[in-house]
Amino acid sequence: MFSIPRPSRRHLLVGGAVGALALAATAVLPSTNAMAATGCAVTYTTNSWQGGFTATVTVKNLGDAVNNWTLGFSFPDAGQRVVQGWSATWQQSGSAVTAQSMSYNGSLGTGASTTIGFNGSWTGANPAPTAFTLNGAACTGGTTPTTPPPTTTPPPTTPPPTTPPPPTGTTPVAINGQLRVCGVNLCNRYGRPIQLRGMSTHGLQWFANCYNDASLDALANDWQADLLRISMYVQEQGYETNPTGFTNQVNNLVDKAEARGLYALVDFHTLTPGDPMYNLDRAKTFFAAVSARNAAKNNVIYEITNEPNGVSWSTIRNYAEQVIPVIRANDPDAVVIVGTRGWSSLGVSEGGNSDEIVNNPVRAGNIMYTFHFYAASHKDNYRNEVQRAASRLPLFVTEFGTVTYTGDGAVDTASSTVWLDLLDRLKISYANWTYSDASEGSAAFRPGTCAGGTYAGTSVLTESGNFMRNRIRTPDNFPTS
Ligand code: IDC
Repeated sequence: MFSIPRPSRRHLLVGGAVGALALAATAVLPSTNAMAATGCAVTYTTNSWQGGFTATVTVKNLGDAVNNWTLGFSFPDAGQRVVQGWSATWQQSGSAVTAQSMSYNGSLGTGASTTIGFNGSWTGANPAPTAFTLNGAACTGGTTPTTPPPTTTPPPTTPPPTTPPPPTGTTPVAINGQLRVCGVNLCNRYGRPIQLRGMSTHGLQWFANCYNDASLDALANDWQADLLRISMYVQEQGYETNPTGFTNQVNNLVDKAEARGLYALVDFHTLTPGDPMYNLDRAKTFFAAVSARNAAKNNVIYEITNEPNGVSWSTIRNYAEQVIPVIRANDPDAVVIVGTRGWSSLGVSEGGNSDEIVNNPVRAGNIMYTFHFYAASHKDNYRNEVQRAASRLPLFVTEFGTVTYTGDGAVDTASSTVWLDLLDRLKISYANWTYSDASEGSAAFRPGTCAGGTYAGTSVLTESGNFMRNRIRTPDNFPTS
């Protein structure tokens, strides 16, 4: 059995943001050069659990403005490792760690700060580093004071809390704000793990009439959902036939989700062919447009490829490492979800397992990995792999059905219940296929519902729709401190 360890919060302030400029007056500087003012303050915060942690590092420049920077520090314990970092290029050699700025956060004016982070692992202990440098200069928090600090007031041992203010609304987005991957979880703006529960559209090219103000009101208010997955097929008369039209359709639905406080999961729904590289250029074009247009929103999550199949993990990883930077260039803090081998089965449907990902993760931060299942087809061996992977990888079930993998057939209530109980326990977010009136067992609405215009209540629902509405509309219980 696996359980999600409860993170313990540690917070350490290195240096205080006090004083003005620090002068790196050392003998190694050529005396003929004007000396640049240097200095910095660093806060290093961790969420830690047995064997792993997420570190959030805020760097404040107290010296002259810089155009690029390198942060340096050493881990105190030999077993501490950076596993996956974000918002900087992270490197580790022995216990020495460096984080080099990216193009978008390299410029740091005097007094400006930026936040970067990483997921790490530890073996013996996980103490925080005690000394940091910025472009080689020690981050002591400012100048060496010319007068000693007053000794009557001891320096604070804990920094002021950085907890955001309480939410001002009651929708999922109002409460949770900008999401971030922390450890193996999806965390809200309070740094606490949450689970999002919601529905996936069917193909926008076929069921556009199901996504309108009335149906999304029903999803938000009657279903009490947290999430709308926007499935934009690329082939099968999808995006490739009208890039501008489908991009606009996705953006409109992002807006409708935002207006209702729902998270919007933008699904680049590749399926056949299974090699995501076939659509690499389209993906770059699409995600450049969508991420630029929606960069200021905090409700958008990007799913860069639906179900890779018939390709190696290294090909999928290569695709991800080309598409993610396109998104990050516009929207550096958005969560990105990467499809997995074998129709996003973590490799299981093609005879593999999640080890290939753990051993060769995508080199980008703030990402999660996709798992899909169809409850009548995929049972214990898939569940066992999800349990095993969930303690090592951030997972998001961006699509699942209560029926067979064809999307049709009878609802398997028993298997669906076991699956959703598992996802609830592991706090794995999910979206159900589909919020549509397609003539197939996986559709939530009876055929013809979308032409009628009434979506709330149970009279319009199929067996799958009823089951899912009952699961989704139970209270969310999002932590707010
Ligand atoms: C199915 C639809 C069906 C459509 C078919 C082909 O339910 O109406 O004809 O796609 O486009 C997936 C895919 C998802 C499938 C679904 C059910 O992500 O596109 O939808 N499924 O077969 N993976 C596993 C199952």
